[in-house]
Amino acid sequence: MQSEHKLEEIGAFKTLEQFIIEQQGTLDHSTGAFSRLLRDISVAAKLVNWHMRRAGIVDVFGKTGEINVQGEVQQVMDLLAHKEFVRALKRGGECCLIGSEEHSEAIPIRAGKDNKGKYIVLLDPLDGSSNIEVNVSVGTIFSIYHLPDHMEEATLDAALQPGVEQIGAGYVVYGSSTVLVYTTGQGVNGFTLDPSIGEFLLTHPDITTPRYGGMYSVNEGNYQSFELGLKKYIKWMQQERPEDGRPLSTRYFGSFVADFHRNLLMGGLYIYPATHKNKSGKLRLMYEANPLAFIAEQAGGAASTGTGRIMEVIPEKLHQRIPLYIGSLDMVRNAESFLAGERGID
Ligand code: AHM
Ligand code: MG
Repeated sequence: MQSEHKLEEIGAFKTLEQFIIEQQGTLDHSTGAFSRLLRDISVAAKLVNWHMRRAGIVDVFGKTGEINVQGEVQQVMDLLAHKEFVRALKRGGECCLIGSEEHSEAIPIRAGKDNKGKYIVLLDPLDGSSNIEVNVSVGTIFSIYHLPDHMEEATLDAALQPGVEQIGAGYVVYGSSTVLVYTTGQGVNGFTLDPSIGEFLLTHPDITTPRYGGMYSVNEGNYQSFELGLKKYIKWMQQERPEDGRPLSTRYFGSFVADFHRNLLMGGLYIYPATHKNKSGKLRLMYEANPLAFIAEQAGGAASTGTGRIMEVIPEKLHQRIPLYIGSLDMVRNAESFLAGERGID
């Protein structure tokens, strides 16, 4: 009786697959191939989730002993997640080129007679992975482009497109539940993985982000190396002005997807600026900033380098870093005004 009731409850939700098929007809580039690509990504996400849920029981914690292309210590789960996504995308046959945070070069997928893949997928297979051992949420971020018509072969140049050319982007947050959020440029939708049936269910339809939020997320340990405008903006947010909601609260997991997801739903601003240590910022343009910028904009928010729109930056290299201000629209605009010296502390 109880299980019947449970199945009825589940049946009230649309599955990701049903949703993708419904949306398929509304995309001008739709042939079914894009839907299949999204399905491949969601299958990889389920596999990564499966590994993650067993972390601590089976031996997937810890470091591989390798330093990745970013000069960062590679975790076992980083590599596992990278392999799951590459395998799913290769097997699916819709993707012609993969760029991954865990691989120095772009990975071409050989065009065989059965592989006519025309999509480029750039991804951070496991963002925030240094948090896994302490059970803080981590995530996957992905960005999708078309192989440009004039290009026969998928080379790195094909991947170096500005964010405005994205045809899809999304993330998966492996948290208290596993949630997949994506956009194809027609709004943002979120799906929660129901582990009992192994399906992502539409739980967050048509996500919009508040224009202003009560939280900001930044590693304030780096405060001494922030530029003056940012220091002033932080002090402004900390001022006691109950009439306009100040002081704001700080929330910083040190796990971009988790911080972004919270701010998207509740309103807030995530900042990773240039610092003395990371002179161009820490986050990567192609598979961290651009995809989440696409989602932020589609939800009514914004993403900026501090001086311009993230998605208009012309990329020079796959692993390029960029300063990032992303989240609620008014908060991103406030940050830009402080950085431009147009505003100060009142
Ligand atoms: P990663 O892609 O190697 O995991 O690094 C990116 C992470 C983000 O998830 C997070 O917001 C940031 O690095 C935290 O950096 P810091 O510890 O410097 O605050
Ligand atoms: Mg990352």
